[in-house]
Amino acid sequence: MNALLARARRVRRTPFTEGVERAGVTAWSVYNRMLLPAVFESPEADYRHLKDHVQVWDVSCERQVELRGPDSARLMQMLTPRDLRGMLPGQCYYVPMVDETGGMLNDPVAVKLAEDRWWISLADSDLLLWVKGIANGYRLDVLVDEPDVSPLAVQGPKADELMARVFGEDIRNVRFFRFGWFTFQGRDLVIARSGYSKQGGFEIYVAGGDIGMPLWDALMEAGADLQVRAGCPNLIERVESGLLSYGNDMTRANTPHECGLGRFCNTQTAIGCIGRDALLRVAMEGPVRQIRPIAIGGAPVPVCDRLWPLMAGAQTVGHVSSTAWSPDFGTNVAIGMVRMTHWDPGTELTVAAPDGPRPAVVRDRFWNDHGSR
Ligand code: THG
Repeated sequence: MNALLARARRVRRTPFTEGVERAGVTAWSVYNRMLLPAVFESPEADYRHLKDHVQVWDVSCERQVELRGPDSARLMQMLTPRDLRGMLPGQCYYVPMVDETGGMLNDPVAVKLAEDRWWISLADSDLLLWVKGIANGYRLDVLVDEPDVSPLAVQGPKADELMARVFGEDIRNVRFFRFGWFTFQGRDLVIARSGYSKQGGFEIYVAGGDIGMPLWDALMEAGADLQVRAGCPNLIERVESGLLSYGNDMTRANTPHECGLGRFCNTQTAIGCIGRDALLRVAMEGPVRQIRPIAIGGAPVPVCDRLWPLMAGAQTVGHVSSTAWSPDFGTNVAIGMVRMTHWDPGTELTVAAPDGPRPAVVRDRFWNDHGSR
């Protein structure tokens, strides 16, 4: 099946859609009710180019929830079990967000602009509604809105060189998960060293859609000799890197601990977090299933658009949720959720792929462990 995506106003265009179309996008996804390019040349060709050169990604669909006002910090801490007390303006934190049962609602990047001004850079769920509900239900003194701010990611080994040409040499001094303010056509923009790959790079939070295409064109022009191209989050690189995708690898049915995001939780000290009591219980006992890297044998796997059961004999002991053939590692790579009894590295399982059973092995770590810091 490879039918067209019917276009309509409710599937929102971005400030960069014109550039993405001009660059020859061949597959779209929809994320936060907004267009997200998924493929340009082919997943394999896009992957090779990302790892060797530099790409400009329209990730506008990582919408911001903006909090403004005196209760902003209090509201932020209600949303996440990560302790935010030590977070300074200029920092970004990867923050699991949970409901009252400890179930994952989103796994955004929090951007602290000031004590009373934050952005929550969303994964694919309608978190704005939850945040507005909390703010109003608790009668907090805070404004909650979705501003006209669209992230444009510049990813790949030549990202520093390209960004220095457009924004100046100071961009090289921005540290991982920190941001600075840089000027483009008289507009001050937040630029962070971050992004949804492990190939290194930046995210430009483009405030004001009107400068979207001018900035897109400036990056393409400045990087012509660096072989800059339009790109997008790449499935193969993402799975090799163990970057989780909300809605695919985890849902509200999972706790952060099951997702391997326990290192981003400080449940003891995150006073005010709405899911704190529920998470204190799971943190005490430990999860009974958890995300694991899984290597799958055989020829390149088909696309994973449903859970594939992981079997130990006749017993289902988990599932895989994202899969890809890795050209660099010469194996199928996957993200799985595995029961405690079978999650040790080296455990041999069978995955029930749609085209038949295949051997699978639990690994101790994901494949890409370099690049972003
Ligand atoms: N950037 C921004 N917003 C986003 C994403 C992004 N929103 C949606 C989605 N991506 C959220 N999910 C993730 C998942 C992983 C990371 C960031 C956002 C990530 N993780 C690193 C890791 O796991 O190694 C580093 C985390 C850390 O050390 O703090 O970068 O990409 N703006």
